[in-house]
Amino acid sequence: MTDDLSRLSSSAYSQALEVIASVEPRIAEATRAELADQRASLKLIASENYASPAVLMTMGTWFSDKYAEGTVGHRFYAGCQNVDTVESIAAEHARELFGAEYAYVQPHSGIDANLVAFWSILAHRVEGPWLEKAQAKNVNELTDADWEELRRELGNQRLLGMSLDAGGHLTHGFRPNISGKMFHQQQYGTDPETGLLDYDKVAAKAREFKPLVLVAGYSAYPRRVDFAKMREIADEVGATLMVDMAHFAGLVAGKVFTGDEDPVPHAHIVTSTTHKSLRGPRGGIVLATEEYAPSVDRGCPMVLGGPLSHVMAAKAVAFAEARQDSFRGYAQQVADNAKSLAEGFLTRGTDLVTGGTDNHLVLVDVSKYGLTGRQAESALLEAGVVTNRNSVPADPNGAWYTSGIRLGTPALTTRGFGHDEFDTVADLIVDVLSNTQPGTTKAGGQSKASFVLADGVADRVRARSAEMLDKHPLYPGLELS
Ligand code: DSN
Repeated sequence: MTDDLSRLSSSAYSQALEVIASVEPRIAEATRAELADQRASLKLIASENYASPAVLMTMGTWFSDKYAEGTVGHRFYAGCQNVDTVESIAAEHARELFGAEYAYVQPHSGIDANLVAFWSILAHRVEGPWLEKAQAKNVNELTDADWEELRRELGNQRLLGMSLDAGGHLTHGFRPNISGKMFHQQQYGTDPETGLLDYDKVAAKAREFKPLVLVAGYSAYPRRVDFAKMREIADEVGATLMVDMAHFAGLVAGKVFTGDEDPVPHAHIVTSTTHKSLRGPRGGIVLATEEYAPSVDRGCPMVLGGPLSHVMAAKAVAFAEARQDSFRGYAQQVADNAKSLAEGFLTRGTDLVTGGTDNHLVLVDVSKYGLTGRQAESALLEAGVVTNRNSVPADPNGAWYTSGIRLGTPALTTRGFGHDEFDTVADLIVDVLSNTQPGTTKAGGQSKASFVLADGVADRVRARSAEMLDKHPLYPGLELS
């Protein structure tokens, strides 16, 4: 930020907090505390980032007060002319940024975006041919008996996605999730030796299972995916390829992932969040080919509640930022920093799932330290290092305690961290892990949750972190009065 912008945003935020405090001072206080906490901790959660003041401020306006169900020019409410402007600009930026045929910017989150995608695929691939068979123009012309048959058809479809413990997301067909209930599901994993995707095995599973939807993408897989190969597999079995790029959208926007690693030219539908590596407001988007656009467009009100117009406006601002050349430099640095972090761990003898990374995240297997992921996460938090525990493939500790911690570089890269800082981050984490012991349960056994961090370690780590954080301030120049 320039000095002028820092001065302006300092004064705008200070005044906004005064207005908030006049109604509920505790919320103003919590807001100040959140900034202080974010400034003082090493944020390594792979799905978080720091949005710019321009993005944040765009969310705090009267667009929040407007209902706008429907789409641009086709709303269920009057008076949506300004929302139309905002949504059109956001969609245009998204199309240009990703080279997509069509962009839908209304989803409120990544899960919502995935629900819209599932619904669109079902509507397009099942409802369409089925209506033809029933010689009906649309579902309104169906009889009750037709409806029953259509419901059976819709409820009888198959989805193949990456399993949670291999790095997939809950919405990729995990049984307890709605995606695992609305579809017959099967999951593909990774090679037990290397931890890498085995495309031949995915293809074999797809041939056998014949899914309607093949889902690619991940939340905790530290490697790139060949989407051209995934499309070949989908085409061979007549599936729709849906890619969830929520985690790596910033690397796609920043042209770090190009060619076969860019999902947009290969998938029928691509979903994403906007707040992770893409560094926008919290929200989701769906990108689609023209073929799927009409069904995606009916996402609201068929699947989603009314669009959050203030957030669509902030998405437009974030996409405009991501179209600047500087964002490409940022995205490349995110990937370079992840490599530095991985090397930092490997040279210190720490185990990484797949032995490294080539995206924005590193998955550390903490078993060697005699800890669960939960203990590692809590001990690190005590030392001011914010991470999240995560399953590793075939995790013996399950999805609650886990055996891993997932670390990402997008947030600290936004603060300006580079190779040396990430090497130090690895050193600090190893310092905490190697000085933490599991606690004991009430019955005297070894706990999977409690832990004992050796005296002095948290202070030592906090002091070394503070040196780096002070050199790379969050929102430099932003001072609250
Ligand atoms: N919460 C997201 C993440 O942390 O990856 C997934 O839903």
